[in-house]
Amino acid sequence: MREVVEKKVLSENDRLAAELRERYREQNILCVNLISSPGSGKTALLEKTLSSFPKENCVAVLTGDIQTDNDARRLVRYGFPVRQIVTGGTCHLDARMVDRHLNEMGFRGPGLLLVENVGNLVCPSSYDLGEAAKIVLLSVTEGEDKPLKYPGIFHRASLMILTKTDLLPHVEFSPELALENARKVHPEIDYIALSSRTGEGFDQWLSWLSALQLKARREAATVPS
Ligand SMILES: Nc1nc2c(ncn2[C@@H]2O[C@H](COP(=O)(O)OP(=O)(O)O)[C@@H](O)[C@H]2O)c(=O)[nH]1
Ligand SMILES: [Mg+2]
Repeated sequence: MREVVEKKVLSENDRLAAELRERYREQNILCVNLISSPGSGKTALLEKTLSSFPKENCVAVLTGDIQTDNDARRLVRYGFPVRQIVTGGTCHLDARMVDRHLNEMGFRGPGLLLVENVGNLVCPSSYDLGEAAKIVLLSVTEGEDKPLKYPGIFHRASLMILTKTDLLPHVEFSPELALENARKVHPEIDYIALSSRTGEGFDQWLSWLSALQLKARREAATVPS
């Protein structure tokens, strides 16, 4: 019975996510969905990313949390529209939540929509938000085996970001082994190592985002509406 209900919820989510994807295509919005364990550095990555954007860029952020609006308060300081989605217990964002908050904030493309999912490596992986890419973050304090323990999200993510590289001298963690494990699960996954504290690796991250934006625009131009 539980399985039947879950399937129904997921197929309803897929329908709404397809509508969101179509809206993103029509309006030239690049949406990326950041997923990780709590504390891996999603908000810190977004803070440093927003601080690097010119104020006239069209960028919006949706940040999910089970309980607080702490992350939105951190992110709003950079001058771009930010909405906190408080899920009230639900361990992931879904397409309906994204749709409602996008409508309420009145965000229109062309532009970039950055989504910070609820901190969790399991639930968010099954919920399509119409994004162009899921991005999984793994920090150097979490252990190299996480891709093997949580293969679902590493399989679905286009990019794995290794975060907090400034801490590498202080922890026993092999970036090579973490990447090897991620590629066992998903051989084509892209990989960037960075530190939101020092800014190391940020050029690569921003280039990756720009390349994805270009690719999405090209694809949108070739799909008849
Ligand atoms: N040393 C270091 N700490 C970081 C870095 N990124 C995030 N943190 C810290 O890790 C903690 C959790 O970060 P946060 O961005 O809130 O993680 P989130 O729960 O994934 O959004 C905070 O105390 C951050 O200051 C980093 O690159 N280096
Ligand atoms: Mg956060």
